[in-house]
Amino acid sequence: MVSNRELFEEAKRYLPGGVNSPVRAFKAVEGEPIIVRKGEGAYIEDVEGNRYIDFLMSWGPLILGHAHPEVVSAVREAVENGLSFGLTNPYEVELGKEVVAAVPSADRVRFVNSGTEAVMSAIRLARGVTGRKYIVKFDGCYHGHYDSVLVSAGSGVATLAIPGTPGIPEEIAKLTYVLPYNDIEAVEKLFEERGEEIACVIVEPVAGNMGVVPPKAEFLEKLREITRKYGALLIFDEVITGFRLSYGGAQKYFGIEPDLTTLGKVIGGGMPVGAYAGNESYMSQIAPEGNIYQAGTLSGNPVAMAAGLATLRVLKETNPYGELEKKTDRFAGEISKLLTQKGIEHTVNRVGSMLTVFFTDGKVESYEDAKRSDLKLFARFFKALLKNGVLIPPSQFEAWFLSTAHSEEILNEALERIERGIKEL
Ligand code: KE4
Repeated sequence: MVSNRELFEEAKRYLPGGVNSPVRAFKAVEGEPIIVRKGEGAYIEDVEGNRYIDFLMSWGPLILGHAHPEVVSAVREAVENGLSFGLTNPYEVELGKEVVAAVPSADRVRFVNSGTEAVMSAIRLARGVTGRKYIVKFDGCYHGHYDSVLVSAGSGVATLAIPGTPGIPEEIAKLTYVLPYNDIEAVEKLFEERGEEIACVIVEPVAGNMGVVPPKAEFLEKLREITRKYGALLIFDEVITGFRLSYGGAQKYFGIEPDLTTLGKVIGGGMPVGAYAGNESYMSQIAPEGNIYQAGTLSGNPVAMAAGLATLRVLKETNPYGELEKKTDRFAGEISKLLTQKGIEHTVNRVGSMLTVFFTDGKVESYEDAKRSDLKLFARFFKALLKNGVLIPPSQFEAWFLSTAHSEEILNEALERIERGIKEL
């Protein structure tokens, strides 16, 4: 039998860092990555046969758990008829109809192949319809690896961004303003000074990429007011929250309608899917109907659409959101009790079925707060849990996800394993 380590060494020969996405290399937790052979419900199994109760859940798509029978059979049925046609197929029409019916602000939707592509396209659309070039994002929010949003908070008052990585010209980075999340005064101030030149504000309505940080009361509402007042578009990046917080996403959960919405993860059921949606006046400007161009060979891929459709159908039929919220709230509370018993300072933020345990004593309402967490302690916590058969995201700044496959008895088993892990800290 091959070991995780052997396979990872081989992976590094062919793939930069041995991965196809950096966070999978476990660098943030100074750990040895596991190589996963299969997933089943709330469990995953690595190539050595070790089984873990999974709270990473592929970073969010698997709200029904791994390999849900209805999703697998829908994919099997679709794939029997071919994998891609390069022309419209019935599945994408059906999923389009489902998304438009569910997402309050969506009159129409365009499918793409990742959250990044959805964000890239939504920002191009916002710039196209407004004729403006500046955009606003929030520090600690992640919107994929598109140049205009892969930027870091600049220094100085104007908070003009700087490239978040080599390879992004500062001419592009400086078209992005980065403001502190949950700081509505900073938004008001920037719009008073530069509102007329801002095409859009993109925000995670519940931040998941600094760890879970909920919006402060009225933050989203005020964002809606300010953007409308200055003619800027409000983009809710619901790649995580879409169909996760409710069947209509965060915009339904909070009752606030953005101009554009980006989606991903859950709507693909684990297959590569992204989407952007909005009202008629915006979406009608997308080629070939309008002149704002965006395209993709595998966009609307029948097999991916079938996986997303099956996922949404099960969610719509079973409406698991209330139960998921209750289970996650109890689970988060029990973890907090275990850490308190051990005298470990922590804060647990939870919204719906997504949570983060921060190893810091204060509240976590911004990226600044989140960055005060004890990353060394998080790394030890991560490794102690992994050793005891529980997988959480290998980074302090990510969200744990529960699914309908995480039954009460599996959660109790997970809590026993977490307790053993905490005792070893
Ligand atoms: P993708 O291009 O990775 O499908 O989506 C980018 C994206 C956009 N918007 C939000 C709110 C997101 O969370 C993401 C991607 N999420 C990360 C982890 N939270 C993906 C994990 C990874 O990069 O491997």
